[in-house]
Amino acid sequence: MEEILEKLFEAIEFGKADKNSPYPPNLKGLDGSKEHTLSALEAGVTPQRILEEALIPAMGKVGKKFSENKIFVPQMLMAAKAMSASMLQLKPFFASGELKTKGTFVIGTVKGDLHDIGKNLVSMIIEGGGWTIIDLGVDVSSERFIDAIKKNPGAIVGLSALLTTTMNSMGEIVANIKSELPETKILIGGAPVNMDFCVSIGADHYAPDPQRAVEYLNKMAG
Ligand code: B12
Repeated sequence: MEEILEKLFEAIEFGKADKNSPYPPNLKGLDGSKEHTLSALEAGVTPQRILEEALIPAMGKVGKKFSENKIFVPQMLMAAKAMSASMLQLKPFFASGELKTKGTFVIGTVKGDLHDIGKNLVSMIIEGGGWTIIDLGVDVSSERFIDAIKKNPGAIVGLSALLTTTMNSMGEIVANIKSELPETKILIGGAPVNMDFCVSIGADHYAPDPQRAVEYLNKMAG
């Protein structure tokens, strides 16, 4: 891998978003993922290579370290932030169609639930995995999910719930989506849910963390 991409990989893995970011302390004053991305683009590295050779594998490594309890939420959030800073520089290429995404992922925290840290992490990592994200936010009703799927035919849907009370709401949303748009694939996640619950409400898949969510989506994309 070229040095420039190696530096970008490292900035993302260790959560260095830009030069002014004080985190992590050992990289203080050095360029972050934003500057490395701009340098790579200036040096003529294609957005596709930046995504495939630096961003995606770096977030893959972060997701794996998180699954193995080698890093925790704060480091993962910083890495996600660094990835976002880089993605922001690549956004114009997504928009221009120069970079092909693998598909669209509509995500939201279900009605009655305001927890969004996990959802945001999942969104950012899936975005880094090469998907277009439509984030509906928190407290999202069936109607809003259905509306977003209709506007983005073929999108895969992700539902997040953190409360035992809102697990019911998740079940209702799955039933409503499936009754109106039965072909829709629904992925669920959040601390209180599991594969048994997923099967019981008729969702298509449960992923315990963003890494496993990306693996499922990539399988669905073929
Ligand atoms: C932070 C927090 C809050 C914050 C939320 C801030 C925010 N912007 O999100 C605030 C203070 C607002 C809050 C409020 C409440 N909270 Co709260 N909260 C938490 C806390 C401490 C952390 C949650 C979190 O962010 N974890 C970190 C993220 C990264 O983990 P995660 O969300 O699980 O996400 C991971 C996976 O689950 C998965 N994932 C998540 N979503 C999805 C979606 C998909 C599609 C996929 C594939 C994967 C996936 O990937 C993520 C990364 O691995 C938890 C306790 C805990 N340790 O979980 C309690 C907790 C969830 N809260 C709880 C409660 C009771 C409440 C309140 C009812 C408290 C009150 N009386 O007001 C309110 C409810 C408000 C509401 N209507 O939603 C209880 C829930 C109990 C239960 N089983 O129902 C918990 C478990 C605390 C406890 N032990 O009692 N809370």
